[in-house]
Formats: sequence, C-alpha cells, structure tokens
Amino acid sequence: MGVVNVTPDSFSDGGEWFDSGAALRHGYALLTEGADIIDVGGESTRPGAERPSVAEERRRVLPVVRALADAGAVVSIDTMRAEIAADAIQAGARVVNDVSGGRSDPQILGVVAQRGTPYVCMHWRGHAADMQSRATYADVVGEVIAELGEQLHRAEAAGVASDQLIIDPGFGFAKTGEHNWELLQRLAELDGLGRPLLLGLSRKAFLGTLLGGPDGLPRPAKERDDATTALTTWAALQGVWGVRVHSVRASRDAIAVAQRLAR
Ligand code: PMM
Repeated sequence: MGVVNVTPDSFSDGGEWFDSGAALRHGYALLTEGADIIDVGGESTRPGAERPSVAEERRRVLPVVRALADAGAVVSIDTMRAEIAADAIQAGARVVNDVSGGRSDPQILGVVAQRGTPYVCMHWRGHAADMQSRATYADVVGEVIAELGEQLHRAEAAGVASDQLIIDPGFGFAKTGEHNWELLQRLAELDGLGRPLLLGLSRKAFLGTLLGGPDGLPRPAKERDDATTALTTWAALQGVWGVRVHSVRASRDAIAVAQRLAR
C-alpha cells in the first residue's frame, strides 16, 4: 500500500503532495513502483495536528481518489469520517482505511457495511491532539488485542462482514517507541483475532529514535526508508497481509525476496 498524503502537515512528507496535480503524479509514480493499493488521505494524524473541516478534507481527497480510480488503481481512502468515506467510495475508492477503527465517527461502519467495502480497522484511543497522553498500558499487546477485538465486534454489529475486516495495531497512535517494538516482537499474538494484518511502520518516529545521531537528534523522516525496508522484509517473512509505505519500490523488492525465500 503506497501512501499519498494530500496534507500540508504530515510528519513524513507534509506539504509535498498537497496540490491535487502533485498528489496524482505521486500516485501514478507509486503504481509504477508496484503498489497494489494507493492510500489517499487528507487529514494528518501527526501528534498534536489539528483536524481539517469536512469540506476541506473533501476538497483535498476527492479529485485525487477519482482520477486514480479512473486510471484503474485500487484506491483506499484514509479517513475517519463517514461522509468522506461515502463520497470517496462513490468516486471509486475500493477500501476504507479508518485509523480510528470506527471510534471517531461510528457512522462510518454503516457506510462500509452498506457498500460492502473492505475496511481497515486500526487500534486507536483518541485524536492526534492528545493521543500521546493515552499511551499508558500495563500490557500493550494484551490491551491492543482486547480493544481491537471490541472495535471489530462493533463493526460486525453494524453489519460489516467479518471477511471484509483487516486489522492494524496502529504503530505510534497512543503508543511510545517501546510500545511499538513490543508489539512487533509479539506480533504473532495478533493472529488470535483471526483477521489479515496491515502494518503502518513507514518512516515512523521510533525508527528516527533508533537511528538517532551522536548529537541525540532523531534521524529525519525522509532518511528512515532503509529501516522501513528492513521492517518490510521481516513483516513479509511473517506473512502479514500488507504494509503501508511511502517508498514503494524498496518494499516491493523486499517482498519479492521474502516470497522467493519462502517458496
Ligand atoms: N499511519 C498514518 C496514517 N494512516 N493508516 C493505517 N492503517 N496505519 C497506520 O499506521 C497509519 C495510517 C500516519 O502516517 P503518515 O503521516 O505517514 O501517513
């Protein structure tokens, strides 16, 4: 899954693809690199970020979703809002990626259920403005599994077919670096939820911290792609369903190697 952030303020690539034309060109480039899905988002989830209005989010994402879908791409819409999900599906999106897993706007579950759209249900505890204050766990893996299980249950109760549900533990969302590493080390425990697994690890802050220089500063976001590829290789060997990445080609190659090794 290749990322197209149509935002002025994402941590990883903020502002680069804010213009619709630039976003579209970037989406085509990621398809050429071998992306199976293009994930289009109009709201930054960087810690502390402010939310755009619905009208602004719509203005950002719809032209990009429509053009990429018209060009034959499988587009996922990265949104927490029911009305944006509905409009994006209408414009041709074939997957809904909701980082709040139905907790921000529960109506999104009804939209997905009614349209029969595959739905990425991510573990989430609250909006970006204050999510880091919610990063407290006695047992991060156990609590993520329990809370995600609850979110899946709500999605099914709203009519979403269980075979349309994909889970994501939500790295960096109300989680410290230590929480992220522990989730990765114990990833197999998430199999108990019985759903395909999507991982969003690309360029995340915990990689910047790991690769920090002697000055104590984290490695900048755009210089974390090699570490991202290392994680993609590992994730592919674990057999995860998907990885959400900014630089597609390297992850595509890593997956080819892992698949050949596993044959
Ligand atoms: N992370 C971001 C945005 N959307 N979606 C899913 N399913 N999983 C994630 O981990 C995730 C996401 C934030 O990263 P970005 O600013 O690079 O898009």
